[in-house]
Amino acid sequence: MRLTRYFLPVLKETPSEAQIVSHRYMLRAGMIKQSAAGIYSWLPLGFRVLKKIESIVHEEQMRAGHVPMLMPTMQPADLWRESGRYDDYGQEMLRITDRHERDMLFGPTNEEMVTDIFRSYVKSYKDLPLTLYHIQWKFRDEIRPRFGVMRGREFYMKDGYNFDLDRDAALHSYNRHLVSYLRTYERMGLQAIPMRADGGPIGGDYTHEFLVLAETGESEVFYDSAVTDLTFGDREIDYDNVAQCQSILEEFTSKYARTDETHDEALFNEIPEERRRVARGIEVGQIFYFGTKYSEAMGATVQTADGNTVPVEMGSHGIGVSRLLGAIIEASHDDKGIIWPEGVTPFHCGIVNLKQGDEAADAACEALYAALTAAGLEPLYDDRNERAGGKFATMDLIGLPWRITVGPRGLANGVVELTSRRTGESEELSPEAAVQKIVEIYAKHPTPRGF
Ligand code: P5A
Repeated sequence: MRLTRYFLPVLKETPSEAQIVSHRYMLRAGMIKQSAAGIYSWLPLGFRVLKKIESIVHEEQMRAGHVPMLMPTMQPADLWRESGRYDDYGQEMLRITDRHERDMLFGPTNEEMVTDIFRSYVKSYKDLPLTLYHIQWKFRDEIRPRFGVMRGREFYMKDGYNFDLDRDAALHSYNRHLVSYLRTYERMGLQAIPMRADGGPIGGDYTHEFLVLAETGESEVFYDSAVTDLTFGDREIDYDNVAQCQSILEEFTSKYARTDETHDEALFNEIPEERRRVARGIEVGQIFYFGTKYSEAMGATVQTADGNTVPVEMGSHGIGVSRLLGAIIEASHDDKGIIWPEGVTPFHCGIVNLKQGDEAADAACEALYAALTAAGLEPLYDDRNERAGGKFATMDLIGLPWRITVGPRGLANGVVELTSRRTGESEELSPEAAVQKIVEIYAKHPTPRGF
């Protein structure tokens, strides 16, 4: 992409309404624009990152054997009357009446709808196990939408629903989700710690939230500092292997880590004092096992091998896709702007032309642009007729992890400058070597292209 042909409405001033750094930088970098409280347009740069995150979530869900689909945002109230949640959900549910006086709602989550789909088609144990998921906009009429995409009213969520024959199989589905989530967040450059939590309006009493530690997080958390030493890495996972998934769950959840809803002071005090931590975190996902709560209420049953009819065992599993942008920025920025992890960066590399209009500099930038594009990468070329300081400030603000700077002086010696946004370190290389290095870096981050 050439910056002169893009739409990147960068703001110089810090917007006064933004209280936390991620919200400030998303507005300043021209990623989002508020259209009403807690409702945003995703401008091109924000949309690109949203789609990268969404693609990683899809890839990891499908790797775990979960089946993608798409359910609508609007739902009929009658489904929710069957489960009893139409009345229970309260004011967070946006209720709408259509022209025929039918009660509708903008879905805050999809347990009822997916249970209805399941009961319409699946009757036998032979069709299990099954996990269906989608990534779709949700609406929750939050009393205090704030911090930009962190607590929106309209927000993007991956929600998945497992259907299993018995409790053990459903617990394996739970474990499989936990493992796939650990992998997903690590690919985005995040450490998200599973913590015992509360079921809230979704239900069930076995649930973990995934928290990214950050001072600006809305949840208070209590944990053993040893949990922060755990990393998932690039281990091979067989998602059908019950013992392997169980042992990873144990590895990541046996140390004390809880949100304030389930915090137990006595247990916490058993941790050696120097490892006790009280901090704040951003909830980027939550998994639930709730057994037959919805299937019993809605008559979603299956025939077992010996001919009995039983309600199907279920759980649901969510990732806050739009919230993740805020969480990643909270975890990765400095005073100049965002620092995108390679896995989710909107463009792989920036190209800064120090002297637009200089024949050699223009030609070298064009050649770099072509070489990076031919290698399957997405460069952002700042081809504006601006002074160097302004170009650097924009690149720093939008946070591309790598920048190639091209100027007549370097070119006279056959070199360009490759700079890491994270460390600020630069090296002089031939243009070919700079391209080669960027290609090698991204070979480790198979990030989806496009948009
Ligand atoms: C699990 C999937 C559920 O709704 N039903 C389907 C279950 N869980 S949840 O914890 O309530 O939401 C899942 C994730 O969505 C994000 N989230 C939000 N993001 C932005 N703004 C909001 N107002 C908001 N509410 C929830 C969180 O990341 C949460 O973990």
